Amino acid sequence: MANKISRRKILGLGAATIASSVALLGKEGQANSHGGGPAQYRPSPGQQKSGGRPYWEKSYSGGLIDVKALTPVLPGKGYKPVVIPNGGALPFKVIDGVKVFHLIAEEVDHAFDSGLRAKCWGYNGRVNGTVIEAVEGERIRIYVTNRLPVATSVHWHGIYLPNGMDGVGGLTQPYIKAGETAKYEWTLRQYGSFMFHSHHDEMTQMGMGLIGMFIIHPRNPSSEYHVDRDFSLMINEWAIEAGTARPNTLVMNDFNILTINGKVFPSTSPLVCKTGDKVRLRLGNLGAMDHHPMHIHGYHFRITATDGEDIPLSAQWPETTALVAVGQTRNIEFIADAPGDWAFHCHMTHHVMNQMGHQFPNMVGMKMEGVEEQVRPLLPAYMSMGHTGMDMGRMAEVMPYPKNTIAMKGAPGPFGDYISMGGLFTIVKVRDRLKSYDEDPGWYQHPAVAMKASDAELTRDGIEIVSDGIAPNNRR
Ligand SMILES: [Cu+2]
Repeated sequence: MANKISRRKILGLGAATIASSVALLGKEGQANSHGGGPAQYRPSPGQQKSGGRPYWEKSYSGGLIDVKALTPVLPGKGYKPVVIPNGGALPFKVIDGVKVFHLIAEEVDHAFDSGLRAKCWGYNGRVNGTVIEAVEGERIRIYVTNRLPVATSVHWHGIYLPNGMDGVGGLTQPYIKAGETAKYEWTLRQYGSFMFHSHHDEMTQMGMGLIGMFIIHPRNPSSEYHVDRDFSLMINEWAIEAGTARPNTLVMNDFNILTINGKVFPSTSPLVCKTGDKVRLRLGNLGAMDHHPMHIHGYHFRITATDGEDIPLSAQWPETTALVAVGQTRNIEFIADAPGDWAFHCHMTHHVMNQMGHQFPNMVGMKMEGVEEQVRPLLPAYMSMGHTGMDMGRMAEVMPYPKNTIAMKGAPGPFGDYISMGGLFTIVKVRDRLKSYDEDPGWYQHPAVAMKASDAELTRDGIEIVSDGIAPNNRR
């Protein structure tokens, strides 16, 4: 048929032949009902198809709402539960073929770290770390009890559901008033990494901690779906001024506590893997204002799914940094084939700091000799800081912090020096041998480390060190 002539063939034909093929298309391709005129335009196959799927899908909302629910599936039987560092899955019961959950919104005295607690709002005794986990095709019923002093509602973010279950306070349902219990019920018609959060007085309630991950496993997983380690990580940001006991939800930009599942480094549990494991990190972000470029060391990963759907293999994006915007989830996957203690963190440098204010004059490069001695008679605890940067190790040891405050960043590392990151930071610990996935295997024993170079090495390689300026050998 004329419309099957390849591009190469057409390029090889003369103009007259092309004209006759177009005329032929006019007849055989039934594109032109008038017989002689130009053929009707048809979109190319490339525009119609994407990865074997129709470019426009049959449904963007899961199709029919009233579908027959499938049998509930138990963890470990039909799906492998996700790993929730510093958190846990919401328990459920199966009642007459329905998975029944009971979510309780309440005040939680939450420890971000051993040094910092705050009265936050959370679900079932946890802040950001309570995960709802279910399986595609299941009927779920979620009772939400409101033990807060104010009304709330819960929105199931990214999930196909009847409009009346969408949880937007005032729009799709009345508020769940203090002391009341509401009932949500629908059948899950998709799988993937999703979230849930308060959808009433969002700035306050989400800022106080009312957010969580909602993981739905596929009913018939493909062979690619299997991973050895499947981590659920919710990212959030908080404003908690030093010495205070509650998050300040009025802050718009100056967030000073950045958390994974409600914890700051070094309280973020490491992501423990065995060498060769296939690893999935499900990243969600329901912070107030900031998108987080989450970066891994030593590996690249593939972005395999969003909260929309799985990404076809041909379209998966190899990366070392995945931007997780507010309101998004990203699944990233890699094979952990390099043992070590690999940093995994937000690449915004202010997001790997713990509690600090930002209203300081810029002191970098200032000559501070003698200043401490002159100021200390007036302010005994005064310590000049900032002129060579933020040396957290020293500050943690020297500075008198107010009560209920954590060091701006850092934790002692394996070499006696501080790890100069806090906040949105955790460690992927990959080991050849592991006692248990649930135990921190300690620091990695490196076969080689970048240590101070010896004089012999410097001499051997012709590296000249002079006390100031550049040695002649080192000039270009
Ligand atoms: Cu960030």
